[in-house]
Amino acid sequence: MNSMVKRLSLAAIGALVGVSMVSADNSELEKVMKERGLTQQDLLAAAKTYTPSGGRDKYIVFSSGGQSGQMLVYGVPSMRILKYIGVFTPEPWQGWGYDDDTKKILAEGKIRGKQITWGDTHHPALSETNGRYDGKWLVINDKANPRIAVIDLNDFVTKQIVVNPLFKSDHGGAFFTPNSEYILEACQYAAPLDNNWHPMSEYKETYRGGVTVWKFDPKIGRILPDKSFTIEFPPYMQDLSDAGKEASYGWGFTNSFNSEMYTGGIEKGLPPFEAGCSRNDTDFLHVYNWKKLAELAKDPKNVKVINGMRVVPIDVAVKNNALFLIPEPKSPHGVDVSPDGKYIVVCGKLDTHATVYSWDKIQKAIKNKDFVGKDPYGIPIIDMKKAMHCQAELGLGPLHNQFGKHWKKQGEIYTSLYVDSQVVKWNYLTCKVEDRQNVNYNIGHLCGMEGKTEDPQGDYIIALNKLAIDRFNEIGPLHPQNHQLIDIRGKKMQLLYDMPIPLGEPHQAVAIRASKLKPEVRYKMGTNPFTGKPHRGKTLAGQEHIERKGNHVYVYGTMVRSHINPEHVNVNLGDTVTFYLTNLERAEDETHGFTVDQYNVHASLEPGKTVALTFKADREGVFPYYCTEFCSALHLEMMGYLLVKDPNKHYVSAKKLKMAKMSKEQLEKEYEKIVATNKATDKVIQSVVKFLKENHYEKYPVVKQLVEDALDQYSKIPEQQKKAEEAYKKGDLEKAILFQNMVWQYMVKTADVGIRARDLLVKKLATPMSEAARRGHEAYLEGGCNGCHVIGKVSSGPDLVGVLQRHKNGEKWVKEWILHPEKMYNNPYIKSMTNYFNLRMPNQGMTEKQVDDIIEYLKWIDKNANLF
Ligand code: CUK
Ligand code: CUA
Repeated sequence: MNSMVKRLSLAAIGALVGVSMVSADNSELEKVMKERGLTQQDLLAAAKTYTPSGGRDKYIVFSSGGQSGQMLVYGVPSMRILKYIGVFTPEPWQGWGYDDDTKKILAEGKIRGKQITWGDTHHPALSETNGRYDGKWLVINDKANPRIAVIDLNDFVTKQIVVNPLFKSDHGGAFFTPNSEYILEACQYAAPLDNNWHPMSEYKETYRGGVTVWKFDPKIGRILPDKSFTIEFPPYMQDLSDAGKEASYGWGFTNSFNSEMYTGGIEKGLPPFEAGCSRNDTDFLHVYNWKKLAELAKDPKNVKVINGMRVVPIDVAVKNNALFLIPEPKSPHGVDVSPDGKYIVVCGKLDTHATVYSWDKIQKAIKNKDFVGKDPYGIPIIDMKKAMHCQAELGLGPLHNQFGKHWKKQGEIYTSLYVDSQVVKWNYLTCKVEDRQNVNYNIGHLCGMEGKTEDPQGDYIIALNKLAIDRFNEIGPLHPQNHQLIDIRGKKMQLLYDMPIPLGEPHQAVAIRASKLKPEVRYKMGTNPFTGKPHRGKTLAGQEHIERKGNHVYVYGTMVRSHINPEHVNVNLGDTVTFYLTNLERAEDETHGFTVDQYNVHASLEPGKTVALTFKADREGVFPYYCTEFCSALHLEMMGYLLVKDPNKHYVSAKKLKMAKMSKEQLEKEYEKIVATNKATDKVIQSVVKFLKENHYEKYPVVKQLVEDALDQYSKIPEQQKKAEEAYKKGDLEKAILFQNMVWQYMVKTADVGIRARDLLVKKLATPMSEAARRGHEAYLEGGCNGCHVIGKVSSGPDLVGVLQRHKNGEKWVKEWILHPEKMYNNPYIKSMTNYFNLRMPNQGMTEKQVDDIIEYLKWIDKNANLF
């Protein structure tokens, strides 16, 4: 345990976690600590990560979802998971892969015509401007099926998938260059670049690695395959990559782990890959000038086109001084360029060292031709000793690096040790180790806060551990992954939090300051998020209709709390059906979902979005469709029917059931009742509106937005009212009642949002509550006082505004009254009140302290009496 923390007094810890040091609370804190076996250091960690309801995180992490083929998003330091993003794999909640437009994106990931519905995601990367995260785009690779996906951070939705036409697997991607000009994607397992059969015996001749340099347009956030190219590499099994920056801008670095070019064959009695690939003491770091190669690739003379992609052959790259190799210790894994681009740090899985190369020295060696020779493919090999800055002895199995805030002067860097299960803090300028933190267990990547950019933020490191073993409750043989949050703000690292991740194996994660993300909360009405333009199926209120073209039925529908329009869709067996649906909501977070039972379609409709769902009505019958998000009190009613009829079948109609009908008088009565209810409800609405207007709601954007939504709902009433009255005039009372009910529905929705707006406005306008008043308010609610008392209004009990002024020695009087009401039942004033309300104040068994707090709350009410 950290000795500094050990010495902290309990009072100091209490103050730290915000518990006031009155003895009662202190003993409660002690009790909780004892019951849960918590140390003082645990409390400190809790205080550093606990985020009260409504609190926000400083950083947002985008983590690879590993074999789930998705991504996940969580906050730091709270470690609360905020979202899964469907990427290479269908994700039903978001409708990802279950509606037409998302199916189309997934289909972009088809390889040689085959749809692949999973992915092995490894390396997410955030787009950069001047080497710093700009919060606009996110990309990630799929190792198993070499593909890159682009996610739009305006709505956190995948917008593009591109397939690498040459590689059969990839790993060293995705890495942005400092201005997001390109994305580097290096091959992993060498294979023929064409799609033909080549025997293993011709490995050296016909198998190749490489790095694809994908052109990226940061304005539109799309990869441009036609402007992309690949640099051919020897079949060395390329691994991780990084783009140079500042001093080394324009260059790329990719390492490899099979310079032996071993081809395995365990089944033939040969040593397995693992032995053959680790025979040499060194492998090769590939150093290449992507900037120069991009220029060269523009000339058809310099490239050969394979599977539609331009490939710069090794000899062309070498001839133009754009490709070199540097030996690096045995079976390297991570390669990371320092924030100023002056150093390149390489870690080897089978070497206890991290090797720091100096970019200055590499350039000098290139200039002076300090080569120790050439590899079999003619690539010059730079003398390792001449390129090296220093080596740090770190421990067993160093894998990946992240830079800390004090990188410049103190060379602050963190490295994961897979075998030792540690994070090591060291100095890459001096190669001295400074601190170690055990993690649980077998860490792969580690994630610093913007820790690979030109502007590392420090604060935290997250250890992405492969094994959890004993860290969590047992849930069967498959354990969750374990992400551990480590505080690096002090001299010593402190482990703060374990987060189990029940999803794939997240290899790498990237963290960005939350303040840099500015996503939308709604789409422009009728938008197709994948084009950013109005959807071909965009339908506004009143435009709903069904259209038949041959045997294709198009439903132009809308969704809004709490109905789907249309509610009946009749088609013939064998028809193709397309549902176009637009969510007409403008309110934040009013998402609807849509499915047709048994047809394997689903869509998520965030406010303003239009979706399309196409399927063949290949089964006869009646299929309910409904909204799949609990969007309002009448969500269950948000439904309709698809009726699929076989046109070649003869149907016998059922006998009509005889049911009792309501008399005209009964209907009249019901009609009057609902009209009266509507009037009363409208009164409530008007009083809320008056309050909002008088208190200038428009000055508070969040309140204003709610009011706009409420008025939107309210504006639908006249039309329904008119329909009700017309039906009434025609004597169709049934219909008139239903339309009056619809009026009531809109009123309820208006009131619902309106009251939320009012409460928010009150909070904004009121003087802040003292801690005691806040406790008093809680005691008031927990005691059920609000069952009879409504602040600002006489209801089942008297209004409590001004109650402290109503009696002499008001505070004392009220306190006595709450503590012992029965003692005052015979008091004439109380008697008259009891008679009036026909209710007696019960003894709620409150403590004196609670009552004192309630009195503080009542004082706060009086101070803000104008708001009630
Ligand atoms: S990799 Cu998995 S621990 Cu794919 Cu970056 Cu190193
Ligand atoms: Cu819309 Cu439930």
